[in-house]
Amino acid sequence: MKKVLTIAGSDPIGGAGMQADLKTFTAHDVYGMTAITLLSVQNSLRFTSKLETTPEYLAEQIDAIFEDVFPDAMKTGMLPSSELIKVVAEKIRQYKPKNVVIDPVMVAHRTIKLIEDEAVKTMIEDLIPLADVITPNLGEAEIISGIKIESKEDMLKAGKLLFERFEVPVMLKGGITNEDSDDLYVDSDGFEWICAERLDTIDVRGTGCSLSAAITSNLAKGQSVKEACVNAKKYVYEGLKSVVKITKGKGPIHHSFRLRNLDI
Ligand code: PXL
Repeated sequence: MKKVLTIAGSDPIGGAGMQADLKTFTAHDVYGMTAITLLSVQNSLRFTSKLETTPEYLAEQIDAIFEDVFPDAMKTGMLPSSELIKVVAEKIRQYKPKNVVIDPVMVAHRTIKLIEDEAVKTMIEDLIPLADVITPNLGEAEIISGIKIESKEDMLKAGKLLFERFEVPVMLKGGITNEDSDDLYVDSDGFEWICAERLDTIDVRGTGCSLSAAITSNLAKGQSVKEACVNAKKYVYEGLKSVVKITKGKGPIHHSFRLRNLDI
């Protein structure tokens, strides 16, 4: 069985963060592990507070994992401070895991800031260069590239610039138009739109986390980076199509839709 790790924050209602990652791992039949960066108090209606892990405690969690179960792939999620990002970068350099997916969590819904300004700088300088693939959303791609994204042409400009700057494959999460939710994939072979229709649902909580967790699972299983991204997009699309209303506000995707009809 392939083993995968997420270094991420906790979402108590289980729709985003490490909970979404673990559900996605299980849905891909890989063995999931977690190093927790922060506990949040939030639900689908409010985000109240967060309690960060100390850098030492994050390092100890990562050491405990690598000492015992070396992951076949790993991903990062919310890394709220520069200090925590530095720990993750240092541990990646120390253990040299394969298949590192960096989800550069910085902003939600284009504008809601999730991490400190200093952390953005450290993410760009220290962590992104260690990735095997990065999965920015539109807001994050704008911050990292400095390009305002208002169209698919802008997406292409930003995606290409990110690849040229870091020489790391880029899965730029899209949804810039009202008609589609096309993502852009860029690597050394060029670019490709990974297309899907836009679904009429508000239940998109944790889609970014779930996408990067699915990519991580697929890489652990030996898929190429591009294949991993294409299949991850299909997983999130099916999860969105299968949504069961759980929360009062924006809810999560149905992570385990593949198990629905199994008599277990
Ligand atoms: O989707 C970004 C994200 C990641 N991790 C945690 C979150 C969120 C967004 O709310 O709560 C823990």
